[in-house]
Amino acid sequence: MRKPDISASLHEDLSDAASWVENGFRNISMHKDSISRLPSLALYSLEFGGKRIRPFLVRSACAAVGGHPDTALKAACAVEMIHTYSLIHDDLPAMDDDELRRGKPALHIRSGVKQALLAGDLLLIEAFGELLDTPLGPGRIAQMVKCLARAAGPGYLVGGQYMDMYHSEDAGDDWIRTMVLGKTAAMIRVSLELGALSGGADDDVFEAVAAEGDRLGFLFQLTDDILDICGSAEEMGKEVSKDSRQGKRNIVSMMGFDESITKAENMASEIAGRLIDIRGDWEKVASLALYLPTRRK
Ligand code: GRG
Repeated sequence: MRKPDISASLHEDLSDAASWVENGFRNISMHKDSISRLPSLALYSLEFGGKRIRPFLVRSACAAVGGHPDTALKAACAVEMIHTYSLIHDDLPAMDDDELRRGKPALHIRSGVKQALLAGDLLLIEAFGELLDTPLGPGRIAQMVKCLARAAGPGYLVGGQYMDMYHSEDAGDDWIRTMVLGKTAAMIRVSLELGALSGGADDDVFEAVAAEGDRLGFLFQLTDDILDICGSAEEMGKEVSKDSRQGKRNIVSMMGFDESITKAENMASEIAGRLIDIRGDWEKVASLALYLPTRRK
């Protein structure tokens, strides 16, 4: 097995992916035909401040299997739109009740709860409209829509959020794992899936990458839980110490802080090692895995 390096150019790649998807947002249909100011509310949350890790994954996976990244642009916009909708709804007082998001007032603080709800709805539905504009054949697009609907649906994103809102009394390791695979990992996994599909991956590569997507998503949430304890609100652009204050169980409270740090480092090198062995050039995605345990935001 080749040993991957943390690429010195990862930050440049992340910033290129951010500019790329933010340019893509300029051409989304939401700008046209609106009868209200809702699109401008959705754009407040969408356009600035996100790390754009999911678009980076879509783009890198497409390139990894030899595709032209622009084939994946609509998919990257779609994933980031659904991710942003989930953040807007998650911040609402009836959900996680956060006032700060991406370093600025959450949408419901700026514009009110009803507007934030509707802007989230708009992003969710428009995401599928964007994905349908992918410049590929109808069979491939149908496959991509199916993947995204599954990731955003009751078995994953929304189901995981439900679990997070209604913690079970006997929430053990399996419960936490299912919740994290839904709430967080599904959108990371689907980013790799859509990138791979838009680049023309075959079934074997697709399956291998999807499995690493689950692990990468779990690792992402593990590092988010670690930063909830030792990160700063300024760097994270959102409130920290929320889970502990609310007495919510998460990966770190289950595993303990020191073990969580070790687990994150081990997971990162295992994921990176397996990615490098998948057919194609997965170095960029492997670099992201290695970076996650060191991230501050
Ligand atoms: C259906 C009403 C309704 C709501 C659904 C699905 C959902 C609301 C919320 C998803 C829950 C959620 C916010 C999961 C956490 C995942 C996570 C760690 C998000 C932060 O991702 P980053 O750090 O954020 O990539 P940026 O701002 O950089 O994009």
